[in-house]
Amino acid sequence: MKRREALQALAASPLPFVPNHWPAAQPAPASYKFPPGFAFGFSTSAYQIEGAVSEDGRTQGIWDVFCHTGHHIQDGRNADVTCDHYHLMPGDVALMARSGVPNYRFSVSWPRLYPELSGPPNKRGFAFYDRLLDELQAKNITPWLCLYHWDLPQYLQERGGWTNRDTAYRLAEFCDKVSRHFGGRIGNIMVLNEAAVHSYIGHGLGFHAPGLTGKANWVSALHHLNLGQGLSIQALRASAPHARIGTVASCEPVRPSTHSPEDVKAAALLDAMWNGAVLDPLFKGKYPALVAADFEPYCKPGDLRECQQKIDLLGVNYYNRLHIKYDPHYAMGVMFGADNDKVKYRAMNIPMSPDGLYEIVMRIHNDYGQPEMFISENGFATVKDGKPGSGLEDDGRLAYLAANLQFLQKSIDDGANVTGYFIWSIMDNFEWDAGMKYRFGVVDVDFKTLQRTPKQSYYWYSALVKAQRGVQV
Ligand code: IFM
Repeated sequence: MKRREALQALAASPLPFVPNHWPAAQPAPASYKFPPGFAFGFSTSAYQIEGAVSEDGRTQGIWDVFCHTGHHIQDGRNADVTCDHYHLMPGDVALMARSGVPNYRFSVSWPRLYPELSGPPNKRGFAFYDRLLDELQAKNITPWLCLYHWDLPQYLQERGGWTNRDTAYRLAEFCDKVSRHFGGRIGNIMVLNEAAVHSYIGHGLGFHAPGLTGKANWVSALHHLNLGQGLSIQALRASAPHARIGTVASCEPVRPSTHSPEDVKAAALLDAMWNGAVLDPLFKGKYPALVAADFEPYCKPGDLRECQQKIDLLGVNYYNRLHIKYDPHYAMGVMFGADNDKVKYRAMNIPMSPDGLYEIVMRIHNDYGQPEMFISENGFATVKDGKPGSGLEDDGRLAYLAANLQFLQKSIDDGANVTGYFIWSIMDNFEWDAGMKYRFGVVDVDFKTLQRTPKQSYYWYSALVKAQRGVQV
């Protein structure tokens, strides 16, 4: 049996380790009370899990180039194979199905679907996502599509990428064509993933692809992402009239690293760029006063009318509060700094603050007209889970997820219109500039053998979701 077939068979076989108890400190899965119909799910993105970067007509994207030039990735790895989901997809869907988690948010790869500028669609690329949708449908898992999760085709980067206004129009065209292909099969369509992260880390700090730095690249990229998002939402209203249309933003409360006036000002600035300059154009048709002048060089008359769109739901990605310091070496003098909060959980050396989820959800609820939201990503990174001989125990992740869900429940009890929660991620994958150094999965992936093994958090989440859905566990 070939390796791939063996892995498929493994995915369909009984799960190897099923704990029947949880660390005493955790709430019992059945103790949560989310509203009926609340959507529990898993999230992934194309580039982080698919691999098969040169197969079936896919062209290079900005991350392929970024991984293979210079020393951008902390552990020197790349995503050429990563989880090999392109070939192991049915087994991955089976793992989701066996957890009882009924929703799956994934993204499509632009370089796979449209390998040439102005060229025809790549049939083999579309066929992969058709197969994925078939598989999900067969297992009663609802698909949630994210159209753009950072993997811009390199041919567009060569024309300036997101610093070129034209890319906004190319995104709208892409969204239109892709949604026409999938027709009525997808009920929830999100345009962007995390414009704040893509613009700041990829275009202002240069830690992510395409590796640009400086204020002009950051601000112009963000404006063009906002514009492209507005144009895409309008296109989707025509091409996917039955779908709920939205977008996904990374929303985090921001605190100054110290009480110095410089840090306080830097934190206010970053908050305006990270949260305000993403949500204000969409919901209010303007940029926050603190940074509005910075956008003027790129914002043509009428742009803000295009950016402001009615959406059906907002995806909120929440991980932790941001602590910001003044540092003149970086764009706009802002940089991530140390935290002052006494925190219980740390992942990727970052302090985790589950109560920040409540804070940001209530802020969006109060400041942006009580929109319907779902938590489109929430997760915890470890270096390597599990203790020798004890199965894969990931108590830190489990504790973090449990605490976030408690704060989420409190926000719903206090009136926020949150209708879903998706874990990042179903399985360990390529964590951008960190390579495979940090692992976010509730399923372990051995990147040598590609074997998948559920961790304790998978079973805990599965029990929670089944309890909420009234399924006997
Ligand atoms: O892996 C990323 C994802 O692509 C976007 N949101 C944050 C995750 C964890 O860093």
